[in-house]
Amino acid sequence: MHYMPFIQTHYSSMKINRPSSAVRGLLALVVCCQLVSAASSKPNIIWIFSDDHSFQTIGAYGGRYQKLNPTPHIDRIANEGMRFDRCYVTNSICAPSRAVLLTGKHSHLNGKRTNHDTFDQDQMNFAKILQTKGYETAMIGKIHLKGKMQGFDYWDVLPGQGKYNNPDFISEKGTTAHTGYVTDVITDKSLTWLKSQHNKDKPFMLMIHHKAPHRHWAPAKRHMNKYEDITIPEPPNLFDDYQGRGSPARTQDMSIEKSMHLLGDLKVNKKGSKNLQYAKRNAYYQKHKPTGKDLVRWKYQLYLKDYLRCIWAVDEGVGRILDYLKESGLEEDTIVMYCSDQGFYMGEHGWFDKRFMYEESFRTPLLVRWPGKIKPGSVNTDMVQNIDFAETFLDLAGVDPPEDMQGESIVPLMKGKTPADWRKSIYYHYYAYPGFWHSVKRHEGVSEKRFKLIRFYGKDVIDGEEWEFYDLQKDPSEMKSEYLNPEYEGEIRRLKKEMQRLRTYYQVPDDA
Ligand SMILES: [Ca+2]
Repeated sequence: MHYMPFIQTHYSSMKINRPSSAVRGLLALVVCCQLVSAASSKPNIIWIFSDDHSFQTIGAYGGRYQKLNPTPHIDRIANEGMRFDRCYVTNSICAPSRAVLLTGKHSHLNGKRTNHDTFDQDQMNFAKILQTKGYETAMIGKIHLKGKMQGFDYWDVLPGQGKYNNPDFISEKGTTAHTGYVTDVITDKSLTWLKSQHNKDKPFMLMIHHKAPHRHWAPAKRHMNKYEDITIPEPPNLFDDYQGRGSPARTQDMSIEKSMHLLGDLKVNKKGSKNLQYAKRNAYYQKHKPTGKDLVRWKYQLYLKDYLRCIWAVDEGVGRILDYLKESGLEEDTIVMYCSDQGFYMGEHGWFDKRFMYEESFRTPLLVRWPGKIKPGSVNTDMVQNIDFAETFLDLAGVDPPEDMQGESIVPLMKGKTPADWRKSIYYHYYAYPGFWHSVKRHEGVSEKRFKLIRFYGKDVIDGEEWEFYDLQKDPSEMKSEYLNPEYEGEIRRLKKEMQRLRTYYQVPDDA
């Protein structure tokens, strides 16, 4: 508010007790213009957040699906901005990840360790702070946290997981039914808010949260036959035998072979289905009755195709948002970020789903475009984590974060100026066992760029505790734990100490 001293000094220098109405009018205009200018100097933020979107299926990240060109619009954010190659989550599962996003705190402090824990909406979140600093805030789509949203001037969210077709939405006004495909409805609502609902005198934070491509992978009708005549490349470890690791990898319930359902997930056996794609699957299955590896390969193809088809609508939605920013002249003043709530297995280790601290689910995509501030086409390889997002949003808005948020702003990284003391290690903790889904044992761990140490513990873990250690440089697919290899004894001892340091730093309770 630097204009106030200026005005007071100006009065005293003029030696008048009460300015004339003309002067008062002029001063009001000056103040008003400065307020608008102060507001407009703060950037808008659009945060696009999909659910379970793996970095492997984003074109900008390269990899085996790149030739399929799965995400031309999402790639625009990377091409015109920055790709983060080491963005990780604290706890690889939907609702806990969203709680971290809002609070900037690990699960043990924000209280949302598993999908079934209650999230206290009354606690501090970054959006509440942005509101007090002149930002208009909006949340549209999937949040997967019960209770009224707080900190958002406008919120219109899916109940729970939401539905792919004709979804309900919950807002301040109650529940409303919608017709159409969920990804399109979320994009439409976001564009409507941008075009006609928000207060154009304020900078804004718009969070566009897609349901897709979450299980059960129901694509939009217009994408149903995409990739039809293509064979999707398989990961080299689709038929992992799990011999290189401890019992948790062997005893999970998230394999394409055993846990992916022909009917519920892949819509096979939908007799009389009006959907030609599903009817075709059923006809193939009835005729060939694939078994063993043939069945896994066939399921993998159906899974990947449905997943990529779901991504296609998300990507189109991103394209529509980016096009609108350009048309409306908002592009220069608006930061666009694309991210997912965690990574996902695209058949690596024979799996789908997430949860494990192995790279595919531990890592998540992060792309950021900020015209004039981020160098187009740049890549960052520093270790960032989803606890950083809340503080990053606040930093972008020029606001100091509260003391108890646990991340770091990544704004300096966006500007190509990583602080010398930037973190070299990341702490992870997954809690959802025993649970309803997928049977992944509780574990915590520490990861650096090269080495990763994981401690599985608790119920159904052999002797109550099993350790794994990976050299990501030699074994990027994490096929063999080197925990018992004497060559790594020193590194393992060092990482155990580092994990203890991080537990203390992040205030992890001893019994968690
Ligand atoms: Ca998720």
